[in-house]
Amino acid sequence: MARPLPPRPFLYPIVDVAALGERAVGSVVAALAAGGAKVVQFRGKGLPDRRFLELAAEALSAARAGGAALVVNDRPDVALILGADGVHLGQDDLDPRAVRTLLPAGTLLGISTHDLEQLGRAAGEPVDYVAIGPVFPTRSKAAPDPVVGLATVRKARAVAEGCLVAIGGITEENARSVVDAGADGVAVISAVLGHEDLSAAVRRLDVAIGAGR
Ligand code: TZP
Ligand code: MG
Repeated sequence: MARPLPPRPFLYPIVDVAALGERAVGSVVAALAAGGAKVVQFRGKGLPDRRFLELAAEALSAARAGGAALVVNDRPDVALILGADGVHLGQDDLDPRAVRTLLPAGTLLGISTHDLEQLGRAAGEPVDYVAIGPVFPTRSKAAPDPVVGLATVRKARAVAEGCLVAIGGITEENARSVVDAGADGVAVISAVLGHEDLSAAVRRLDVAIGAGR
């Protein structure tokens, strides 16, 4: 049975293969889970399919061992093959309504949006969360959409009845402002993977957002 999303506010670390350096994906996911991450996304842009599957499988077994949910970015097929806990789709990926028909009941489905029009549309789809961003400037995404800022997160909160995830340039310093603007989930790449001690980075971000209180 797939794992549900954690209660708000929650940290949502993204394990981007491009940001791993010399670190193995399984050890990274294990360290994030050990730090308290309850949901982790696997992101592997540009990998050959077989390599994507192999690394996503490593991420999933580490997540399982650590008690975290594993969401696969871009690839519903890989999530299905592995029995992962969720799928994350972008605006140019498969339609969430179509993907939902494939997924076992209880599988998490999330979608990225980059403005309020996309967010309004996504909020009407059969998804478990809608992400908005980049909230702040980011260096972790190739050709990012324009920065939306905290004001858009506030407006998004008013539009999205379900779970709202904020992403893009979120750090220990600004994470609280994103939750105060109404985000339920805080998705980060560099704020965790940019540190050597991944578990400590997760714990600091959890404190910053007020998770578990
Ligand atoms: N989508 C919007 S911004 C972003 C993605 C995948 C990158 C987030 O990375 P960081 O390092 O937390 O800014
Ligand atoms: Mg995508």
